[in-house]
Amino acid sequence: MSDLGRLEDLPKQYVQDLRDLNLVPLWPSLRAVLPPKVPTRQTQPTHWAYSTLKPLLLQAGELTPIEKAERRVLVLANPGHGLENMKASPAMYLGMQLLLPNEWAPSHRHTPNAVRMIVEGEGAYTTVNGEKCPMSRGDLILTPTGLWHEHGHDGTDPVVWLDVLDLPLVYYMEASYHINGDRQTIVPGRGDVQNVRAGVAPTRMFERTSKAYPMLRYPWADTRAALLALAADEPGQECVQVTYINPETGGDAENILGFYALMLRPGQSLRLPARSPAQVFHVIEGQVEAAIADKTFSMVEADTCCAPGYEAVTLRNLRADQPSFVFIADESPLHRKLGVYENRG
Ligand code: GTQ
Repeated sequence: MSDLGRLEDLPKQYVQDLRDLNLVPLWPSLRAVLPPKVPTRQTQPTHWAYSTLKPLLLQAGELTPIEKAERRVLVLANPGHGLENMKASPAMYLGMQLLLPNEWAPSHRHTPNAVRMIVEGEGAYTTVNGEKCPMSRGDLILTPTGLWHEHGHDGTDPVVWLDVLDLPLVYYMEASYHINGDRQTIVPGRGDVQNVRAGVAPTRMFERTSKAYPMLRYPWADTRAALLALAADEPGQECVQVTYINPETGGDAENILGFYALMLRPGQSLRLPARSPAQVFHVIEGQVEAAIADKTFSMVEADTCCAPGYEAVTLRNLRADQPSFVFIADESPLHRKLGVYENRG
């Protein structure tokens, strides 16, 4: 393969003539945008320890009243993308949000899709299009594109959750904006109560419209029980993992990012194949070592890390006598929809 011509090889005046007409020669940049065999990835394996982050988040609670923040969040930014770009990966944004007792994060809706994984504290809730979703540790709450959401807190201790948004992608598409709204009126009907799995879903015969997102809250108690049941029923199965789905369609819970809960058996080491989408790992329970490219992170409860696409990841349960549980977010739905999804084994 011959080396391609460089920009410096061209007469300066020629390059300037092109520029004046908003033209650029391809060949000096061709290898950069189409590198051989493996994409260039800015996403660096990065670990955010909750123990180091939490005091700074609580400090934000003292420094900035909720009225001055709207959402009191420390963003988990990947240095490979430039911290100011607030990306964990090309399509994923991560934030740790703090809500103190009696605080109120007012209602808004926006084009990016969001989910929240509750890290710590009881008594807070998110209202999504009128449905009040209580927040308990390990619960997953969806706020899909366009749905109104606000956060309140009737408890006595700080509540912290992990926000996962497809904001970087939607922003890149020049499609990111928000609208502020009035405080929502709570309406009856809870998706997590109506959609009790067991292989059945509510029949929609008489309703004019069924909600696009029938399930907004995925209680951890149920997800954990599903994983334990799966592990017990399939003792030989290596990857004990469930996907958070839309119970009405059976498809992914949201359109762009995918969400999963993984159980590692006591002492288990699990190699996840090299696939094209970037991934985020968050320890719900236990202790997990994550080996990603040339980095190895030792993670405890509430820690979070990310991995670039096209890298195998090995997760090891550091507890020999108990399972560990990991929440995973990835860019698979996006890659599949775009037709660029790959599993390289
Ligand atoms: O809770 O609505 O981390 O709108 C970033 C943007 C959280 C939220 C974030 C948001 C929210």
